[in-house]
Amino acid sequence: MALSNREIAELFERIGDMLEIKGENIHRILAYRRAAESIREFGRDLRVVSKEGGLEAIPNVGKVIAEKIDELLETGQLTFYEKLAAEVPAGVVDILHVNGVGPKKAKMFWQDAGITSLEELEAAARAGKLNNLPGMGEKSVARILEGIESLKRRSAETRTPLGVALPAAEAILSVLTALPGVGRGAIAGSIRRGKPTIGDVDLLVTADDAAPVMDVFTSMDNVARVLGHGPTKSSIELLNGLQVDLRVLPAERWGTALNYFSGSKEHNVKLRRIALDKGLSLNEWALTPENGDPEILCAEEEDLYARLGLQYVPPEIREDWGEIEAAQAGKIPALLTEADIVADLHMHTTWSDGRFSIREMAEAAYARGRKYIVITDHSHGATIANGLNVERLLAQQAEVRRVDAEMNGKIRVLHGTEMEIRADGSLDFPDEILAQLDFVVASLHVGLRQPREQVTQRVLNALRNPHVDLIGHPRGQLIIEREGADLDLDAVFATAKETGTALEINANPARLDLEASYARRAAEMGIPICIDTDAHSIDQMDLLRFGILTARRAWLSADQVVNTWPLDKFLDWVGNKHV
Ligand code: DGT
Ligand code: CA
Ligand code: CA
Ligand code: ZN
Repeated sequence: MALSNREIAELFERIGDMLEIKGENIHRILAYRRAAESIREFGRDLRVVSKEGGLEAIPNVGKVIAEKIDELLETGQLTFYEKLAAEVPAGVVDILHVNGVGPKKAKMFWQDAGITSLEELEAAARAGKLNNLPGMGEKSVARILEGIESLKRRSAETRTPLGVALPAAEAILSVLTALPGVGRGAIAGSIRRGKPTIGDVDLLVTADDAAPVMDVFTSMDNVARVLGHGPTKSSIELLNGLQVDLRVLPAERWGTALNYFSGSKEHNVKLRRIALDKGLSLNEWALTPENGDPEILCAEEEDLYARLGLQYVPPEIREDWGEIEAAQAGKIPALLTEADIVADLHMHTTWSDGRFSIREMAEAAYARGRKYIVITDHSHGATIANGLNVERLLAQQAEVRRVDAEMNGKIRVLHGTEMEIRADGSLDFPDEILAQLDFVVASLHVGLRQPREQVTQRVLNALRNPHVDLIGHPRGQLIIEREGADLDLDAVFATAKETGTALEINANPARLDLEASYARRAAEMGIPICIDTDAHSIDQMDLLRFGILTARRAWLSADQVVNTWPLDKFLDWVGNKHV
């Protein structure tokens, strides 16, 4: 079978890793990595594009890479890769993916200690055989063991970030709902529930005749292979590796089907039990009375919950985390919606690593209906992000004040910082400087793998500073790529509560930090939650929706979220910390 875009991208990614281990020229390494990234995001089948002779029109694909793609598609093999694979053992490339192991170390383990697999690395670390290698101490060995554990957990299943799956699902759904004969359409499954990672995409549409819908679905340009093609259900694998299930059903069964395929499985199990208690059997098609009476159809999910004597449960909280019991008691809260949001309290400009000016960000936020924003560029400890020193911070303040005046009350533009919590626990700006800012975000970007005690102390120290208003992306997790710091969240929440400091739900789908379960606990303790885009560009302001989904999963209502407060209330709160 010919290779899919994703498989080709993965191969180029691997070539980049192998070249890096060999110590090749960085430009050559990057050429393969960039090509891999472009191919992964490219929406058309390389097999088709190759036949058309159009490979070189793909971004980051030049003559050399195009020839390799052609060879791969024609022969299923790549001589260049085979040669590299003969030099660099496959297991050494795997070792490169352990947190804390770079190409130099991977090469050293291989050439100085003969380690060519993750298993050998783990065994050597446990037997104390790594300690004697140059630059390796007890601490770095412990870090490697943690890295191996984390890698094992992460590679146990392949899941796709919500930020990738949701737009892909929407694009397909809009194709399907535009077809003649198609009525309603929805994204169901874990995407509808707003889970940070997605196993596969579940789509539902209504149509009287399913066949033409299935035909379009299975023959879209971005289909790598068809996994199933039936009268009510079809499944495909996209070129980027994502699996998509589509079900087509009659409109009068919409409510039960949407509910069933939205899950979670645990929520559904409980619903079925409640139905049974009422003498009804529930499946995706209908509620069927056990006494032989005709089936009861639910065209809307609301009908189904009402039939079961339950308050309607929004999809984001259907996880069997107490929502059934709450619905029975009529105690499902009114969850926050995007319309409640009036502010964005964390964003970057060209002063640090953002791509747009203060004025441009202000205009873009105004266009999105925000009433106030805070400009929070990085502080100087974030050297790679071109962080601001005191002098530049104060110069920036003058510009923020000017833009605020220029916006003439349409939107208020406030001045803050995203200040580094340094590895030693100290903060990047002295109190007298922080006192001049409207709002202070403090974040961990370095030393995330420090021992629990140490990394927790750093956050507690930041929380206790009278000027720090918010801890940005508290755990420092990256969805799929990196687990959060080993924080003692009980201590963090207790201190946030005591000091009146807010905690963030960072809306960027690469972070979604705090995650819902933590955010829920924090909010229940009375800790204010901020939902911020952390936008580094204008289009990233639209990532807010992912933060909203996460907040809804956390059962948050509008009053618990700082970004819904009118400016006066916000300024009162900021001014009153620690009184
Ligand atoms: P995922 O894809 O792993 O991120 O998670 P889901 O929740 O999208 O799970 P998926 O795609 O396997 O199934 C979609 C929904 O269909 C699921 O949330 C509930 C329903 N469902 C699937 N299989 C079963 C099952 O065996 N029993 C029950 N009760 N529901 C199921
Ligand atoms: Ca799914
Ligand atoms: Ca599925
Ligand atoms: Zn930031």
